[in-house]
Amino acid sequence: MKSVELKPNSPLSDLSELGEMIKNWGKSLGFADIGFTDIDLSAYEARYFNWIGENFHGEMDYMQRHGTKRTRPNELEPGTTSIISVRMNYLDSEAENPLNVLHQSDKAYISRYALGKDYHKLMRKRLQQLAEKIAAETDGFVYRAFSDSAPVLERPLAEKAGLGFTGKNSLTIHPKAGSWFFLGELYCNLPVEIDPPFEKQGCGPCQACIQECPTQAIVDNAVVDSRRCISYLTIENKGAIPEEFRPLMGNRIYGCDDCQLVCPWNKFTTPTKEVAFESNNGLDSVGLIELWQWSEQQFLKRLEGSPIRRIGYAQWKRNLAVAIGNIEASKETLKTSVQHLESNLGQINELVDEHIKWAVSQLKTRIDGFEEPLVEEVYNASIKPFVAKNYYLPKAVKNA
Ligand code: B12
Ligand code: SF4
Ligand code: SF4
Repeated sequence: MKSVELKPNSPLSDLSELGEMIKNWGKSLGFADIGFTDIDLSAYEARYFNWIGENFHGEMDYMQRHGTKRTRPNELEPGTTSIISVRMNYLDSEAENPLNVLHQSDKAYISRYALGKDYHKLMRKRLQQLAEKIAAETDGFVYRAFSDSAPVLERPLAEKAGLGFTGKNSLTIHPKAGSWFFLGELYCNLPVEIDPPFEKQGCGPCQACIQECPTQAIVDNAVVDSRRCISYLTIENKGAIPEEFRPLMGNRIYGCDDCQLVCPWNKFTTPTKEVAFESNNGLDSVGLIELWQWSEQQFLKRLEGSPIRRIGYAQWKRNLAVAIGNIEASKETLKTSVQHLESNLGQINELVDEHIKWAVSQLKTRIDGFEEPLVEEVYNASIKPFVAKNYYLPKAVKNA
């Protein structure tokens, strides 16, 4: 591969000045942090393949199929000598407080990253813009942009580039910024000075995420068994949701944030500045039954540009059916919920029917065992974590 040189007309006197420029350009493009690293992921490779060996990837077969491409950047993009790792904040502080939604069982909890537009495109477009700025100063610059779009080991790369440490919940966390951010990379051939890795692991004795995870999916420090994770069950898993997990999903219909909500470092989150990540479609606090009544056309229309659209209508209905089956409310509300569910039987596919039947049987058991009418608040658990001691949100979030 060609080597990179400064263009004869560049105002920079030396390539070594480019690193600082890239960081400044990156910030002006909306990235909260930018770091440089090399392509040596050997320290992470064994851990990665142990995870695959345990089948923790579930049905995400592509993870196994890609083999060492994920852990050896040069096999994915020959000629790569360095990697620019970036992060972008996504928490919308104007959206409804996530805790209020999580604790109202008739509301739909949608993970906060999915309230706005799909990040994959936005992140890659910004990385492309960053690359164009570098290309304008140099000759021979070769690159490829990624954000959750190829076999890239994004979190270890971020850790190596100094963007944060790996928490016990396996997320990349920065002590000054928490974990509510996306990651992205430019694989390239730039001879930049690499940044020191983030070496200090910041969890200490805390175990809040492990304790709080509703399905006990964090099976070891920084090890998530996807097959138990609600994010996987609601988004990646195409088939039936195993029955043992359905009651534990509560009202989480797309992804899950519990292991971030209890993380003390998330007190320091900086909310997003991206309009595209703002929740402006009412999905931050919407009733389950309202969503259940959406036709396929409404689903496609209302979720245009949203990552949620990727799961398709049937999977959306499957998730909603489970959440409706978990509603805790007055006898009347439970009865109406049964009617809503049953009115959709035979309309979508067998998978959805099976989840509807499960949900109906859950609600009917609850109706039969109903002892006395309770006031509304009693149905909804108080705003505390289910197991861990506290929730942590930045002050900017409503009523945090
Ligand atoms: C597959 C995947 C999932 C799977 C598996 C999750 C997992 N923990 O591996 C599922 C579907 C469950 C999932 C869920 C979520 N995901 Co996801 N996911 C990915 C994806 C595509 C690959 C991750 C991967 O390779 N996993 C395999 C494991 C083995 O690799 P790893 O976690 O990177 O693990 C390494 C480190 O933990 C490391 N390690 C580093 N230091 C240390 C230190 C110690 C002591 C130890 C023990 C280990 C360790 O060792 C491992 C092996 O090398 C990435 C994008 C990408 N291409 O990287 C997004 C990504 C990780 N996901 C992301 C997000 C936002 C989520 C969710 C929050 C979404 C949601 N709200 O529902 C949840 C969070 C769940 C969780 N606690 O992880 C973001 C994370 C951003 C961040 N700040 O960390 C990413 C980076 C996407 C992006 N571009 O922004 N995800
Ligand atoms: S996203 Fe939810 S289910 Fe998955 S590990 Fe975190 S808390 Fe557990
Ligand atoms: S909740 Fe505690 S243990 Fe989990 S990632 Fe945050 S600091 Fe680490």
